[in-house]
Amino acid sequence: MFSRFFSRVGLLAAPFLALIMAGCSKAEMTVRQSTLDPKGPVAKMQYDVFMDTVWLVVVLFILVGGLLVYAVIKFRARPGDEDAPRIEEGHGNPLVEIGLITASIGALVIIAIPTLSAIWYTDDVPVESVPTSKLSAWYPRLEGAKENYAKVVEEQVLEIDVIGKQWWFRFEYPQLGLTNDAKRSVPNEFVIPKGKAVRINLRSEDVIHSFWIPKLAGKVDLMPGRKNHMWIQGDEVGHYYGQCAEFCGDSHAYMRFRVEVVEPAEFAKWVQKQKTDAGAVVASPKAEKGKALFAAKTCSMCHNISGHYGAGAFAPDLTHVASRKSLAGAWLDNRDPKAQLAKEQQTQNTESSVEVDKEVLRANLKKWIGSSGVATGADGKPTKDVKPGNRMHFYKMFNVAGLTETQQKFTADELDCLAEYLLTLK
Ligand code: HEC
Ligand SMILES: [Cu+2]
Repeated sequence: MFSRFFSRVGLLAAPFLALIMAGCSKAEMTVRQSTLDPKGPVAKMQYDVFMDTVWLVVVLFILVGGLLVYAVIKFRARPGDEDAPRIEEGHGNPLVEIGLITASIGALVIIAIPTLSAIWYTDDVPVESVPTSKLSAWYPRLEGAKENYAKVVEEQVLEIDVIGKQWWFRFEYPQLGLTNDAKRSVPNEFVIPKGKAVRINLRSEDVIHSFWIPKLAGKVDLMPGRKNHMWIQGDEVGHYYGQCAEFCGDSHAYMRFRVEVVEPAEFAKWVQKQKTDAGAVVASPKAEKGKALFAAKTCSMCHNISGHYGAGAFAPDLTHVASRKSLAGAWLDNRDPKAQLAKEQQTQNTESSVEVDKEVLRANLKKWIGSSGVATGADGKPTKDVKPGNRMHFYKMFNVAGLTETQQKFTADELDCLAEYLLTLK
């Protein structure tokens, strides 16, 4: 009777367990935004705390569950039990109570030790990651690091300011002169050198957002009127995926970003490139027309394109828009999806990435611009918003005098020209 009961439970449980375990397969653990596949010390530390907790809980589960199963089997009803003498029920056994309380406190302490040390570790760049003694391209040598930690961190550790906006991220490198004020900010995709600790300063220009790169570090909020910080380090070169993790309005789910971890020499090159202006638009009448449209259609009021248009400071900087692998808060992917998938399968690594596909980017640009600021598209039909409520679509809400009148419609040719122009901005 008993074994039949268990075999039935087993029969029911087996497919269910298989389903759960399917979630633990290696393939599942290496998805783009997996916290179970840490690729840097901060994420690794957080992963370790998680696993410590899991193992402790597994031990508790087996202990408590085992005792329960033992009691159920050992003291089960047997025929003839009705006549057996009743056992006196026990009340308040101080030894058992104190024992259990002590054991619970013990379990909490065991969890608290790695948790607290992880909180301290992840809070700011640890001393051992400050490259005081190592000469490197952009960290100047400085003596007496440990005595003057805060100063050293400030001077030697690469700092990146992250600004949350509805619904995209702006990145600035104040030490390197890549700031919005200098018309050199970097939207949606930022780059860090491999193996270097990077301090991240977080703030918001509107509502609360949260910064999360599952493979590099857990979430920290961006709060209006407050500075938060954290640090990250990427130990493997690659293209990492991040996302806003605090509900922040209509397009919260479309508020993503990317991090490119590159070799230090590549990083220096990238920084140099960010400092260059957009070049002259040569030998393409279409792109020339697009460039003129960029002003005529008021794009330049919000967007900066260094070397071409310098008034806009509110929207993503477009000086190098064609070099980025994603668009519009990293919601649209500018790579060929098939080639990308093939690459990920071939390398068994979601951080490997193909280059930008010009035609995919062109299509994305047209889709994005065509759906923003217009009620109807080039074909006269209502356009579907790429990102609901986005601040480009609703720019009349930013009640700059007269903007209400400037809601744009685009002809197919105008969209072509705008896209052609933006494609030149590498
Ligand atoms: C009122 C300000 C405003 C105007 C005017 C405006 N934009 Fe935008 N634009 C934005 C904002 C804000 C975003 C970011 C939206 C998001 O991702 O949620 C954006 C995003 C973009 C992006 C994606 C940038 C990236 O790196 O992901 C492109 C391309 C773009 N706009 C092109 C244009 C063009 C072309 C025009 C003119 C037809 C234009 N914009 C007019 C505010 C504006
Ligand atoms: Cu957000």
